[in-house]
Amino acid sequence: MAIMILGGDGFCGWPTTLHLSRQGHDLIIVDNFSRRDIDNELEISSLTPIKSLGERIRAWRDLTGKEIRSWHFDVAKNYDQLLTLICDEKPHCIVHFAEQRAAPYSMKSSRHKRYTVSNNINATNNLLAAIVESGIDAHVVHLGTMGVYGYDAAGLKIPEGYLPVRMAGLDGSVVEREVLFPADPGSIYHLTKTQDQLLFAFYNKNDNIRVTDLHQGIVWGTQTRETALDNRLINRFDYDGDYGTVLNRFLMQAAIGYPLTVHGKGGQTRAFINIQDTVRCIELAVNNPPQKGERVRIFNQMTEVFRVIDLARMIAEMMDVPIAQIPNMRKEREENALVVENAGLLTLGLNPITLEKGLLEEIASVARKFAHNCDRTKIPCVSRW
Ligand code: NAD
Ligand code: USQ
Repeated sequence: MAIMILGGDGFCGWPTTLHLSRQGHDLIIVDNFSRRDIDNELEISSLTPIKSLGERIRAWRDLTGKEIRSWHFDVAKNYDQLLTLICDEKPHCIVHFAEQRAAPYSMKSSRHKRYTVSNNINATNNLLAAIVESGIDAHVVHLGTMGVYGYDAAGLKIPEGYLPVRMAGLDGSVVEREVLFPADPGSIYHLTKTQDQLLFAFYNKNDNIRVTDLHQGIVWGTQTRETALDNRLINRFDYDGDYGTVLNRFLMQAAIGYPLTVHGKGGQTRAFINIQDTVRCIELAVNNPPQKGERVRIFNQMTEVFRVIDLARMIAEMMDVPIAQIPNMRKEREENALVVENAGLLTLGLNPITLEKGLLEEIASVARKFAHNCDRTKIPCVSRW
């Protein structure tokens, strides 16, 4: 199958590219390296020493004999190039990771808010418009977020995208509908993902575009089977206050003896997934496209739910490091309950990797191995909203 990966140089996109390439698909990456540029803007770098995309691709070819082709352009700005590429390559599937993905970064200033909105929404709209204009029936697999739902569903199990509702009709009859679960974003970044949902619903209804939207939880871990094959393939590890996500941050902090940065009481409950399961879920979504005419398919791509304070306690006990409860810079509930339906991907064959101590240790060994690369001044979260 010909598969385009938009954002294929990123944390989720690179291991996904390798995973699908290993299975014999023909892979084409598009990336504008904005994530690497943001590292320069913030004066940070991945804890792990990632190589340039060219070197990564050459290493993969040396090791496996498999070719990955790549294009360097901005999906949100270079519409004509995107359209030409889709017309030339006629991909069966396009996996769309190419968005600014950090909530704190999106809330740093009006410039960052405007950049995130313009980048993310234009990238998605350009992709959908180009597929329509090309006339090519490519299946879009998009990485959404659990954050579209908010994290507290008033005592409900959060369904996979759609909520059944019953209303009293004008004639007194009962009207039943399924609607998108009410959006409740907690940052400008999360807001763009709720807007993406409307774009998908519209192009699906109007143009019959086939879409699978994967509402992913917080990804933990670094390496996958493929990225671990060679140092030149190593995946990125973000630990700074803007891009580092909570569990990987705690693992790195524990590795250098830095008190674990729990925001407030740590009662925030979130959904999690391991990076190895991320690539497996995308494989399942790619191999099981919706039928023509089917509504947007939505899966909740998460495997476990934890409270932040419980994660911190688990790691503190395991690695003998203190916990520092610090003021939360974000506007979010101090505590929430979270129960999530995730039957879709499990039914397709996902066999989740759970957060067992052995696995935590494996990640910690990545964090420990590269601890010398850590700039401690970049750990605190400085984006306030
Ligand atoms: P990342 O920033 O590491 O990767 C995104 C890649 O897209 C980068 O290589 C970047 O350079 C590229 N990109 C961004 N805008 C682009 C544009 N306009 N044109 C071309 N390339 C562009 O992020 P990630 O962690 O790999 O996340 C990938 C996707 O998964 C995002 O959409 C994110 O919202 C979603 N997601 C991530 C997580 C997580 O914990 N990392 C969790 C849930 C959902
Ligand atoms: N948190 C801490 N201490 C830290 C960092 C974070 O207590 O040092 C807390 C935050 O306050 C928040 C929770 O941990 O309550 C999660 O924060 P996060 O930075 O790990 O994750 P988030 O901002 O939600 O974003 C990440 C990804 C994003 C993805 C989202 C999935 O960056 O791309 O969409 O996870 S989800 O959270 O399910 O919406």
